Amino acid sequence: MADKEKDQKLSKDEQLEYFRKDHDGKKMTTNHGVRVSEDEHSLKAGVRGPTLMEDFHFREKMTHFDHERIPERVVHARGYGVHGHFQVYEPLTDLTKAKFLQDPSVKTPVFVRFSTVAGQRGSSDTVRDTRGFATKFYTEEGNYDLVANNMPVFFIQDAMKFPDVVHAVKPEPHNEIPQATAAHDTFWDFVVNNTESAHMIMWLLSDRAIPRSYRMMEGFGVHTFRLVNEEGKGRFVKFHWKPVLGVHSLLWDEAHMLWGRDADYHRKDLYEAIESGHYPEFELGIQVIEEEDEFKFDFDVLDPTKIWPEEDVPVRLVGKMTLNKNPDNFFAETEQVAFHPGHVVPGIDFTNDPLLQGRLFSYTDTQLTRLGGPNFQEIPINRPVCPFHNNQRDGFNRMSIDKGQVAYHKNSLAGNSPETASEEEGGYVHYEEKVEGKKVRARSESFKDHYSQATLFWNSMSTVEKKHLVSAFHFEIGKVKSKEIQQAVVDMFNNVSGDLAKQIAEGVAAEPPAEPGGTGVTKSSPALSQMNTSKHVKTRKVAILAANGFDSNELKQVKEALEEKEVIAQIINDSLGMIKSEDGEEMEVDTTFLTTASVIFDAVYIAGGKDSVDSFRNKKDAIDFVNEAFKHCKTIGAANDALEFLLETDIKETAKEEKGGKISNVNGVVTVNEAENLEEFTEEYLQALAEHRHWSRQMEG
Ligand code: HDE
Repeated sequence: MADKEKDQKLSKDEQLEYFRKDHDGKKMTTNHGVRVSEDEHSLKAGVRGPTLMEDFHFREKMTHFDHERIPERVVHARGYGVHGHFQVYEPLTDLTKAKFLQDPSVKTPVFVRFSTVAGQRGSSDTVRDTRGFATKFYTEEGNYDLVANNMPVFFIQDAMKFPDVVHAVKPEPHNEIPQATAAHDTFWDFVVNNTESAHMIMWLLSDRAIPRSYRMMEGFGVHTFRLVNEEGKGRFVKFHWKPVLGVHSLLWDEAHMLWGRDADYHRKDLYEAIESGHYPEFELGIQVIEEEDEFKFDFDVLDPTKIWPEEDVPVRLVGKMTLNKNPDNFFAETEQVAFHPGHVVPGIDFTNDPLLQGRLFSYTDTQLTRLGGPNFQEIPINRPVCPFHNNQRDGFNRMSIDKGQVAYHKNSLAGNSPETASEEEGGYVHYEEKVEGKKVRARSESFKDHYSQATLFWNSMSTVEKKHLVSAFHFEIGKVKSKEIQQAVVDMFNNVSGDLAKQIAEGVAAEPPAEPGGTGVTKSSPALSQMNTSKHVKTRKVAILAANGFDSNELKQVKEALEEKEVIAQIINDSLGMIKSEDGEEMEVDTTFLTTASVIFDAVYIAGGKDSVDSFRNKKDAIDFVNEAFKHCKTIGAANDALEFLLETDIKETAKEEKGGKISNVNGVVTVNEAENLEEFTEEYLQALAEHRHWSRQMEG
């Protein structure tokens, strides 16, 4: 309906209402609603004259721009959020009365923000760091936030020390160097002076800290929470997210190169997966310890530097989260979302974990500055989907227009509205835990074992994971300037394992420990090793090197076989445009050597066809591309003519020339010669791709 027509048909009240709502009009207006006639020139006294103060449109536009930035999060500044939903598999009535965990047919909307911790908003995605994994469930009983990380433990045991650990890891205050890394003196000085960090350091220096994708990492609630059922029975629980695609990581060298090649690697990966309909999925897992068993373990269940080994306390998978919508606006949603571990619903409660208790204060407090006052819950992304009423009023950026005379409780003028709800009516009643004690600044003796689970972690790593961990120590400690701190790291980690400490010392020219240390823990936990994760090819990225003269029959077979398994295959050449096969068929180039890099992909396939292969044989870009992928243990495939190209690369020794169509797979280099049909070859190639990386190559070196 034309605006004018509409105006005439509406009553005055309706008109007002209509104008208030009509924000999607095509005509540009100022923020006070006046239509703008010109938006490219400021108002001047003469075309070469001064700008006039009365130009309200210019002033408004510029003022708004001047204030477009808000403070970034003090930690977890760089992140990416997406929408989805969560469904429980079966009613969890035995454990909790939380309504969103009862009915498998209910899809609870969620918003999830993944993040790095230390780097600033503009830092790179693939830094070595813990990843945040915060989920807001918009339930019918109010918002529930599971504000998790991709590591199950934390650096410290008491929230009092959070500012210290964050100050230590952030860029050093005198020169604001280095960005987004723990590899510097102040962080390691903190570590050696705060040995409760030992277990978390093992995670931070493991491959967990450089995930391949947000879609391929676990999430952990870290703290022990409490689930409470309808009968009022409470149980200790830990929350887990298990990625359906398995847990996979980058190599350190690859992660490092990606900082420069594509700083948005993880957010792009998530965005593209959702846009292409490959929705990331995570299963929610719960570990349960009965209250009566609180003291039956060799760790304190309230200690956030301890895991509950999954072999001892199994993870029950209770539901699935599917992420299926990118935000419409990064700022409005991802930047303005405000999570809080204290946002719980009836049936989910707290414990006395001293780290959790401190978090309950910090999260609202930080939003007061970041989001400009106490009304941030009214920002659309933060609003509950259920009705909400109380007597809180006013403050910066109040959005709602509260009606009526009464803003207090109890009242009779408004019929005592809004009134509180009884427990039966869904009112939140805190778990009645008995607490008694003296006021002390102290830590329980049961928190004093800093090393046993660090040893458990070390014992649980495969040979290659241990190798990665040791070289991560060499990198981090190698960047530390203080010799004393380097030595202190070796000495501290001798408490975890003599073998580990000796290897750290070797890489940084420190003294090996005089006496081999360790904790005597010999147990391991298979669930901690990424080698035991599930393996899939779905959404893996394959680079296909192809040029004019490619063999279209072969390439089509391979591309179709990959795409059938939801692998993303992209053709790479020198320049964009079409390439022509031997028999004149055309295919479009997706990306060029200049605009992409081997580190963006999980695997490479070199297309056959004599001319295509010949054009790559002397091309440094193509040779480097394959050599780099080989170095990063990626699957490499070549059939028939393309074997000639492999002979120009570091793979020449591996690229066996099997005759008679026999498939060869040597450490993930999959080749075949004299094969007309590539069906078996692609099967082998896909199996190799599912392996993620071929670590045996590293073990040989
Ligand atoms: Fe946070 N943390 N944290 N944290 N945290 C913040 O809140 C804090 C901790 C986590 O995507 C801040 O809104 C304290 C553990 C995530 O928006 C801040 C302590 C775990 C996110 C804050 C911790 C987390 C944050 C900064 C120790 C894993 C990003 C901006 C007592 C279970 C959420 C903000 C998002 C963000 C405080 C420790 C996870 C300052 C005081 C343990 C995923 O309030």
